[in-house]
Amino acid sequence: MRNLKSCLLLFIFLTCITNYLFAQNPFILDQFTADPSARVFEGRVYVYPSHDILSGEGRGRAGWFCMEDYHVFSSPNLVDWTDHGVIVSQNQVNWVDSTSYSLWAPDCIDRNGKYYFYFPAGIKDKTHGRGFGIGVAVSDKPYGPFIPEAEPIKNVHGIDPNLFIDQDGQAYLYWSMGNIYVAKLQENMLELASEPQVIEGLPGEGLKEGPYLFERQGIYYLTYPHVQNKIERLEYAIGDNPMGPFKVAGVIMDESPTGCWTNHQSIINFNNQWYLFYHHNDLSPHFDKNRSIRVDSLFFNQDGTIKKVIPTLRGVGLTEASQEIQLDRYSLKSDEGASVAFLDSLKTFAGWKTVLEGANAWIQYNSVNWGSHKLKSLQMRALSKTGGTLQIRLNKSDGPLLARVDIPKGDEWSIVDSRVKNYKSGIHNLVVLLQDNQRVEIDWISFK
Ligand code: FUB
Repeated sequence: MRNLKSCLLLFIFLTCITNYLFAQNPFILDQFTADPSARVFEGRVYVYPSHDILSGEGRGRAGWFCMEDYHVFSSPNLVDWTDHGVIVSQNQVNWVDSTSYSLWAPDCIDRNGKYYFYFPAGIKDKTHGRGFGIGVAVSDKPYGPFIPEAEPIKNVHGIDPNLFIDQDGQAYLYWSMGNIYVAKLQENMLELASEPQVIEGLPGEGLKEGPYLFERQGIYYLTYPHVQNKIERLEYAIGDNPMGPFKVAGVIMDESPTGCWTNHQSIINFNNQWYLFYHHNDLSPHFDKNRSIRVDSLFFNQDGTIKKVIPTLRGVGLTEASQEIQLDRYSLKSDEGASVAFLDSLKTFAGWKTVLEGANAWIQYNSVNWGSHKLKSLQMRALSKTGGTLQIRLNKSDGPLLARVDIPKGDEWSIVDSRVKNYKSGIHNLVVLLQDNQRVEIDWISFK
């Protein structure tokens, strides 16, 4: 019995507490994630995303969003992420229609030492209304366990809940259903304290959803995905009251260049830097209802307007030189001869590889930390049907040469070792350049 209990505890530990050492985009690589609501609680960043899964027989609707539960992820540094496992599942909530697989974009907020997790879902008992309701689950900790309330919030019909507590202690609930709505919340965070009202001043045409409100230097920023053209882009409006009216102020992120129909944002300040969390269908390029969450830095202009964020693969944070550095999450690459592909296009969760083809093709990965330890050798997982020599350089494609690596001719991936001749401590950009007119594929590089 005791052994069984220990095995069970070990199983829960191994399945729930996993570190993913990726600072790059997307930053969760073992499952689909979307609609990231990021929050800073107790000095850590917590992200509450939707959890996309594939529909199947008896599971959701083919070709549509399919979600049956929520995980929460946290990180002390935006680089090392912990998956705390499932916090709410559709089968566990009384009022949710568990055939609807409709646990869409959630949010979470803390008040008086409790954590309130808000989530939309299809309502089971149509006497409560049709379509989507918004429910709350409450916990003493940001990672759960969360106990769902028995009923959805009264008088709220819609999706994409977002919470804001102003400096005077008044809490607001935002949500969407074609338009964006707001209502005050009572102190208990479970009931409305005012009638829902449509937010004024937002674009009249085109779908708006996914509200996320934050305050900076007395300005209230209401951010939202909006279909101005064909698909969603991230926009924002500003005002001097959390209930509006607002004035449209600009675009935070343009439409996806590859056509992912949705985007969904949250914005936090963590250790004096602003960050935009959003999503893209990186791990499912042919089906945009299976998405993955990303993070990039966000900056303000002097006048308080937001600088447009250009999405990156590199993401944020430092990568330790001793980690397996995924060059395919690059910062820059040569105009010709450098590309990225899935390692196995049928198993996208295995990640990507870098392909260098032709003399002087190169790829650059920024912000690698060599620290102060002498890392005298490197390892690279690579494959080359032609054989080829790579130059490892610092900072730029003609920067100091760190090492040369000869990749042997072969049909299989191999781990190749090489000596680092020109050690430099500190933080540098890493460049890998193909010396000859050959073709080399690289999975990762790591320094020892
Ligand atoms: O994830 C399902 C829906 O797609 C969200 O609720 C919307 O914001 C959009 O991202």
